[in-house]
Amino acid sequence: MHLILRTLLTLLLFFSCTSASNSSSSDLSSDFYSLTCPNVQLFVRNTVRFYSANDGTVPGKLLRLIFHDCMVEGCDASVLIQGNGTERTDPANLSLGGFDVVESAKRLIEVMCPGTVSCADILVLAARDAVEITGGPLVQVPLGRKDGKVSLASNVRPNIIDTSFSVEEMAKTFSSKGLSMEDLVVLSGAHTIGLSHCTSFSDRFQKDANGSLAPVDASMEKNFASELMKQCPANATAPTTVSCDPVTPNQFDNQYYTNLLTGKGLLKSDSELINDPKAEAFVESLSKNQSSFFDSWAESFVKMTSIGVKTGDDKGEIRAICSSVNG
Ligand SMILES: *[C@@H]1O[C@H](CO)[C@@H](O)[C@H](O)[C@H]1NC(C)=O
Ligand SMILES: *[C@@H]1O[C@H](CO)[C@@H](O)[C@H](O)[C@H]1NC(C)=O
Ligand SMILES: *[C@@H]1O[C@H](CO)[C@@H](O)[C@H](O)[C@H]1NC(C)=O
Ligand SMILES: *[C@@H]1O[C@H](CO)[C@@H](O)[C@H](O)[C@H]1NC(C)=O
Ligand SMILES: CC(=O)N[C@H]1CO[C@H](CO)[C@@H](O)[C@@H]1O
Ligand SMILES: CC(=O)N[C@H]1CO[C@H](CO)[C@@H](O)[C@@H]1O
Repeated sequence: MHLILRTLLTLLLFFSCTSASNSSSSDLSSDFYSLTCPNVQLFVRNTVRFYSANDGTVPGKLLRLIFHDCMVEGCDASVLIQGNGTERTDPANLSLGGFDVVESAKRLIEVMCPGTVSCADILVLAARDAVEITGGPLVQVPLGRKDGKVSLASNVRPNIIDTSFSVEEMAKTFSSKGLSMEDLVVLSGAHTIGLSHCTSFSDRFQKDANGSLAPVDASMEKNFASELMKQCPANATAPTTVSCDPVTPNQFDNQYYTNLLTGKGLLKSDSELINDPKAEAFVESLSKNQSSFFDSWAESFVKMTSIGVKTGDDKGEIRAICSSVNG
């Protein structure tokens, strides 16, 4: 009995040491603020709940924001910085939102625990709460990120997934961040909630011989295609949006994967996922089992929110406000 316990302990120590020796993400911990700001999770959660109750588009925006933060310069809140030539000024930012939610949580937290909690951690917490509020799993996320001091629009394009990407191009971008094909399929499940601008998928339609619009991809389900064409008139002046998941638009569930298999993936980058046999197998399996999607989501989300985290004082700071670096 004792021997078994001791062997187990040794094994556990061995694994925690080997993982700690290489990756800075292992400097994160779920109790990082337990002494310095024990209620931080509650502050963020209440703020996200408040904003989401008033505006149903908030959860989708927060999820999108965390992707744009973590994929560019790592999860360091660089996406939140305002000013000339920052990430926010890239045209890809047009679909970004939720900044006010993070700023509001930050203001509250600065009153309760001044100078303690990073905007990067607040953004991660807000995104995980967005998932839980819409019916998804409550993911335990490790904390302790510092805020970055660099935010360049020129870093955006080379690091994010464009909606026109093929599955190979997406896998390559993910792999450069240490994320696998499975992570790609699982994290694409974020499109189970949220809205997309018509311009993000207008390339999926073209004029046919008679001059009317028709889907480029014949596998797009017919009713879905005509509904999209109706919602997105070719010369709409106002930026129109449609739901990423046409079936259960506000519910974080595994419907997204069934959509993909039935020709109802909205973006080209969604529909692309079934063009690779390995990715398609993940799609099939996730479409059949929601709890397996939730388990995988938790794992991939923690992985994604550990990309390029800054944990030393030399690499980052705790910003006073999220939209600018400390003066
Ligand atoms: C941005 O640049 C313009 C001109 O290049 C300048 O007038 C403006 O003050 C700058 N804004 C900031 C926030 O630096
Ligand atoms: C063009 O219109 C004609 C006549 O209405 C129709 O028979 C034909 O199928 C249409 N072609 C396409 C590509 O929709
Ligand atoms: C779109 O614009 C073209 C010319 O600019 C016009 O002929 C057409 O009627 C417009 N279509 C709609 C649906 O408004
Ligand atoms: C669904 O996934 C869960 C969690 O991964 C697993 O425990 C369960 O056995 C799976 N159910 C089926 C029917 O495969
Ligand atoms: C995540 C990380 O820092 N990985 C590093 C682990 O160590 C090897 C070898 O020194 C590096 O190549 C990795 O980049
Ligand atoms: C929210 C935000 O910062 N939006 C900016 C996106 O980029 C355009 C220019 O491409 C700016 O005008 C917006 O202010």
